[in-house]
Amino acid sequence: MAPKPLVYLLAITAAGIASVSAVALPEPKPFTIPADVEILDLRTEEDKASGGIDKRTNGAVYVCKAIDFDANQGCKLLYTSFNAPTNLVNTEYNNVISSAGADAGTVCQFYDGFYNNDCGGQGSLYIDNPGKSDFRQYSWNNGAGTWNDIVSCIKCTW
Ligand SMILES: [Ca+2]
Repeated sequence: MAPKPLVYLLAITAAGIASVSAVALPEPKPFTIPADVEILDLRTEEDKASGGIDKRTNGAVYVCKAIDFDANQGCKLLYTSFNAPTNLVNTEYNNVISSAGADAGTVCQFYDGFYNNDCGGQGSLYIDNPGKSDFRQYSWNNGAGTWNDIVSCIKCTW
């Protein structure tokens, strides 16, 4: 786990890194979380017991069922616990996410499976801020498909 100062440094330089490493991919479109966004609290029971979400600023990731963060098609703000496998299988967001972005300072890995109480499957998709506005653009399993509509588990750190 990187110490916090490194995380902040990475957040500050994220735009520069993205322009180098994602040459063939579109620039992410920024998203705005609507003021009336619905929250889906998927934190661990332990974290839920320790405090309300109104006191948190980290660990939130905005997920949408459609590309381009189209709130008309359904988007929610997911709250996760630090580095915890956040299982989507029994939620309305299983196998539907097409765009997503995390809080500034939060980085997440999106996975296509949930097995043995952990995220798993064929690799993972990196999501930070401003995130990725079209999962169809990102190759899954060496080109066997894309990351569109297959995410079932999320892990975030900050
Ligand atoms: Ca979708």
